[in-house]
Amino acid sequence: MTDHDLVARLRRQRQGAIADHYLALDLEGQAALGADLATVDLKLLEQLVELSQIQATPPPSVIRAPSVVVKGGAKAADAYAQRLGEGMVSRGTVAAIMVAGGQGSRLGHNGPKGTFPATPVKAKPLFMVFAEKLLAANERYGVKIPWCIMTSEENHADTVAFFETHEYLGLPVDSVHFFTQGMLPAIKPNGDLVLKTPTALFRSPDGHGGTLLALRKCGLLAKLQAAGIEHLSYFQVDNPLVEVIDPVFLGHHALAQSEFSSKSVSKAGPDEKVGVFAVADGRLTVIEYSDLPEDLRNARDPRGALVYSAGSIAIHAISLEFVARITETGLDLPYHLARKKLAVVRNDGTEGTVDGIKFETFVFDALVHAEHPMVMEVARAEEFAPIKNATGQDSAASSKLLQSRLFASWIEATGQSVLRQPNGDPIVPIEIAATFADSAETLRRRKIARLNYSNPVYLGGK
Ligand code: UD2
Repeated sequence: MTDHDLVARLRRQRQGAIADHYLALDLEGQAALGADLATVDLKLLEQLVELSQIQATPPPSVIRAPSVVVKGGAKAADAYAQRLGEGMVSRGTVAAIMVAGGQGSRLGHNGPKGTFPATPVKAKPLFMVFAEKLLAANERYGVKIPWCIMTSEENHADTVAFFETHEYLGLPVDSVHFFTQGMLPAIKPNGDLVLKTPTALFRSPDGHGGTLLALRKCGLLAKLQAAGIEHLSYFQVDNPLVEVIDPVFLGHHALAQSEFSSKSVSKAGPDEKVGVFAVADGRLTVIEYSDLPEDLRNARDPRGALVYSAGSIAIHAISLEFVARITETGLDLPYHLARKKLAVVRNDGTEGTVDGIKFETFVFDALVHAEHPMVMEVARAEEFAPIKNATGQDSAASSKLLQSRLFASWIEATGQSVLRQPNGDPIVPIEIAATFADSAETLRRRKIARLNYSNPVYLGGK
């Protein structure tokens, strides 16, 4: 039956075009599209349309560079933090959380990004890299660290299927928890809703800011709290060098009584595509690269160094109590716009692309609500080698080289030399499984035999 109330509501929200399209459908089509439209939060839609009409967000009025703790900067403080962090993990108070809602489309990869082959010798998928790090941590600390994986509607089924086919990558099945982020409708520049099929709206994932609310909505937040979890170790699916469980970071996070801590690296240059940490209007915040005005992006101090040089590598330690507090009455994060060509069905039923606007929230926008937030600068070479692009910077090739370089430095730290090319890079790819050694120190304790560099070097059993 035609839902005339729905049509009236749509017209009141200036969504006349979609109302006309709905009325032109047969009853079966109306039932399908009507059910989809009924789930749209029309108040939020109005807010998003209004936002899309504003040309640019004004930059904060008072802004300065933040102070950062440097990992490795004070050995005694780090050692203390490490012991504290190790205690937190051993007591079972830390869970890992990974945002993996994106597809590998920028990489030309068909499937969830976590299934992308990432390592220099064995081409292990990203999911396996993180699983091995967790297996190593479980073994070291004698615990079963929960791993919460945020998927999106676009890749949930494929992600779960991957884990099932690969027997949860050796992890205890009950330690892996999938949950799905929300979706937001896309609009055209004039504010009209967009169709993906004649009877379904075009929606896209609500950004990694959706993580926090989705955690609560799916019940996982309560489950983690009941299990005694106090802190989340948060990372993105694209960085095989992430220290999934870093006791030094967790220890500093606890020492600072921080509710939301983040890792940074010194930006490679003004145009590197990472957000930067800044104190804006008195609160620590991340300003995304696309939102940082050019004068601030290029601002230099009297010694010539970039003022806004603390680049975010999207690794955070987040207190669970903070997540519970800020999601209690629904989480109000700002929406960011992405203007894109969308593959859609036009209202006349033909397929094509239109100029569209997608909306996203960012998890780091929650920072402004956090007490005592802390930023820790880490060595890029040790913790950051993201895979984002098909070629060039932040590609699989650049990441594999960075991984090989780090593993080469671990081998040298054992006292062995590594055969290198004239430019300093190892002559063959090198890979060390985290289950074999997850740091230079654990590799040293392994007492490995002398390596030969006639073939790629792999340390890790199978
Ligand atoms: C992100 C950060 C950037 C910097 C960089 C470091 C944003 C907006 N920017 O840039 O400041 O820290 O990473 O590598 O975050 N994701 C979801 N659901 C979504 C959207 C994204 O799970 O709806 C995941 C995605 O799977 C990936 C991560 O979030 O793991 C980053 O997303 P991105 O690739 O859009 O962000 P990027 O690389 O532009």
